[in-house]
Amino acid sequence: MQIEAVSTRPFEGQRPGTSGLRKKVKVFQQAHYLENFVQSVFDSIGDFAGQTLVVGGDGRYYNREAIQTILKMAAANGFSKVLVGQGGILSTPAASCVIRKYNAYGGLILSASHNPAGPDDDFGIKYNIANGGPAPEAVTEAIYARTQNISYYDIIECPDVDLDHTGSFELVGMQVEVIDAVADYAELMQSLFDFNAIRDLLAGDFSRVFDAMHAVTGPYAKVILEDMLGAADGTVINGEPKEDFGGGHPDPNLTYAHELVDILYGEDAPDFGAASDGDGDRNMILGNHFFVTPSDSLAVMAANAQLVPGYASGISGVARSMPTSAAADRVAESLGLDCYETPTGWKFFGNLMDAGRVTLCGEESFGTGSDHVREKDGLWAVLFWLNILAVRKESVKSILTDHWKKFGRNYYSRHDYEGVDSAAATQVLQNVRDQFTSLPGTRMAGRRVASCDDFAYTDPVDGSISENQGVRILFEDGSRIIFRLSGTGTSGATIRVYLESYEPDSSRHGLDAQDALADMIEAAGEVSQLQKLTGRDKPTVIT
Ligand code: VG1
Ligand code: CO
Repeated sequence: MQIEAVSTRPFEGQRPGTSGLRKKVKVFQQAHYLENFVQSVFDSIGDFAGQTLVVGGDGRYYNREAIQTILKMAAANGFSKVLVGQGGILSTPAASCVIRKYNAYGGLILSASHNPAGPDDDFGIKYNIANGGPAPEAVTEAIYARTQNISYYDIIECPDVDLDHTGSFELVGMQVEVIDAVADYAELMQSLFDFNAIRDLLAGDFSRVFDAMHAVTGPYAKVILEDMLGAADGTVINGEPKEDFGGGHPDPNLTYAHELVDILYGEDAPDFGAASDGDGDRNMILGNHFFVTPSDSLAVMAANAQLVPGYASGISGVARSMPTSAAADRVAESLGLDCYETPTGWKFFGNLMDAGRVTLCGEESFGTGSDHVREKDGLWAVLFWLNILAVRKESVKSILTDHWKKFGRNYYSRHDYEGVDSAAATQVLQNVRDQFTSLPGTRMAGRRVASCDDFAYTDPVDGSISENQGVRILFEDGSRIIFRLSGTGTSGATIRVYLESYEPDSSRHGLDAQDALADMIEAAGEVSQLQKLTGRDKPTVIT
């Protein structure tokens, strides 16, 4: 049946360039709101008659209701089959894996990633294409355009379906298959990593803890780490997914994953700790009293990839998002590999992976992954690290110390100012832009400014251009100060300030990053007038 879609006008759909539609649950609960978006997606993705759609989410509040709606709309719109994770669960990387494995036309993933969940918090939905990756900008732009003039949607009338048991049944001419949410993903992990070596490591005196933060990775980590790899019960903490993520903020960083940080920095700290975010695509890696920056994590993976069976025959290249430190560039150079610098957001890696130009990709925001799927992948990164540790039999800290000795250390930090006034945030970036012509040649933070720009990217595969991807101050010694506005927050604006400085001298590798970057941090404040404009004297989150 067709239903008029006008009751939530003006319909505020997904803005182009953002990773999915993220709004408060209350917004999604308005009559026809979710339906408008889903129909806009179906109207914008081409001819899927007779094709398969994958559906699943991170288990947050409203996940189940949304899936019921999507199933009824998929049937009315002509999909022949929907694969849905049991209980409505699929982590983002598992959804990517399932889309690829079963040659689906695409997938709808219900998640607002790390944003808090619950009736008064956030919900989200994103569309992934047939390669398993986030829809590219041309597709999100088409979806957005459609949200602006959609007038009806198609949906069948039928009772809700049972999502809790695996099995297959028909829904008005469309087949619905409820699949084990973990099995396909676990099998893929087993094909990439040396499970025997990791099992031996975990059976020894190597102590470890994985914090699922009451979000989607709990069931995945329990099956893979505890059941398949034999890690003692209790290795996975906060492993029960909850609709409100236990009231927490499943963002795996030093601020929001404080329970894990306290364990790794406490007495009798274990050898290894890791956490993942709400939808399972990001990761934080910790050693005993030691934090691995995501930028360094990517570099260490690239330098040690030959130790991991799935990558033993070599990697084709490396890509990192622009704000991510250049640590991986140095590894790529020493291995004679290409290293690509893309805008923030995983969708920019898809073309490079599809074209076989890169194998490993990473972002400073705790996202790492490879061409095994087309999303960043939290548990994959944890297994990659465990595989390296199993082979090298050294501590996390000694692996990093050794890495810095060989390649130099890229001191790096990101300062986030969350929930600031949007106009003030825009002005902070504009203040820097206004000095683009006067800054080059001057000295800041004891270094000479080489150039300033708004980062723009031309996709080397399809030639598409993405502009205004971050305001950069680039120094002659390779140091950088970058300002960006977040595209994932749902209240006010978030300013991210990224700071990087390269230190070749190994006698200076043991500093605290905030100390090593102190003069850069001060210069960033001065040049942008950030503190004055936002009324904030310190960041919300320091990574
Ligand atoms: C943030 C990160 C970015 C990441 C994005 C989606 O975006 O900075 O690197 O790709 O989240 O991650 P922004 O625009 O807020 O800086 V997730 O875990 O939400 O898929
Ligand atoms: Co995420």
